[in-house]
Amino acid sequence: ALPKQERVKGESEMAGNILLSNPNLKKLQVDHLYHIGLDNSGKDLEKRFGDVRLVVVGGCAKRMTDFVRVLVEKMRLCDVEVNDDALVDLSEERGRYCLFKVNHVLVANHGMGAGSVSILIHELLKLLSYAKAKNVSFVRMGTCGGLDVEPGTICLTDSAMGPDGERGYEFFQCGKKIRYPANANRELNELLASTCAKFNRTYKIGNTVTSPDFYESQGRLDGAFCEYSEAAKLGWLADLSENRGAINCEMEAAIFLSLCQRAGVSAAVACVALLNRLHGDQVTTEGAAEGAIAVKALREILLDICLSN
Ligand code: R2B
Ligand code: URA
Repeated sequence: ALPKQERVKGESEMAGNILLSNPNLKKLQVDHLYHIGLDNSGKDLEKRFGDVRLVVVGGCAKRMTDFVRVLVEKMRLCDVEVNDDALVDLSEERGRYCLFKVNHVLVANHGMGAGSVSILIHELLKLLSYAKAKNVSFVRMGTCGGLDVEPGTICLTDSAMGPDGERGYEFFQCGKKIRYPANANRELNELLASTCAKFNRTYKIGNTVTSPDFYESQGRLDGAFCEYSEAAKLGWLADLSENRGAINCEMEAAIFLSLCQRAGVSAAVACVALLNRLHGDQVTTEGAAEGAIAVKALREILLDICLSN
């Protein structure tokens, strides 16, 4: 089952609520959730989104749109009644992200990197808070580079860190850096792990290195610039893997988990390793094709979770 909310502040009727820590929001007559093209003026958010229990996000819009299509097909095959507008992209007009609501599941794409995922998660947390949704779980499904991990492995994040090996995510607030933890919810990870096992998929739970870009900050030797040696790259990756429990590198887990944790919502990150970074940097055509098969398997796992929770 999906977890109940892990952190509960204040009175019992608050249990399961999304915890926004911003007194300024109460002063806004209308909050324009600009990038997803919604706002809280109509007072119908509770009716439209109050029943959301699971938010599934991933980088690529096409992948998430396909996810929705298959989810709707599977629900109909199971004789589950699906809301009429399930296949309608609610954010299409804005053109930044795709956003779908299929019964209790909200599906969106978050783009690449911290800036993009941060905007989406801020706006989804506000949307679901205005809608009074309770006990919501967030899952990111994505791709990554494995560290001493076979390509195709599903990497489940325990805790995320920066490329400096420091755990958590460092936010900037008025020019000052402030670090918040970035931990996945254990129950959600157990649910993902048991569903991987049910589908005979190799998975590994460990820590994730979230970098601000794909090339230099992931120590790649194949970017437009590389002013470090292969020995420096391998030494750094070995330190992350051997001393900090890192199993993969990607670009969103730390800020995603951290924002969710700050809001008291359960979150997890499941990423397919496209390559083993100890053996190379290029995602080849064959690697990408194999990766796409593994990503489809991850999709089946998440669809199963959507259908059975
Ligand atoms: C994984 O894949 C993308 C880069 O190719 C990025 O969004 C990430 O975290
Ligand atoms: N995504 C990343 O960010 N890094 C990789 O190596 C592969 C996918």
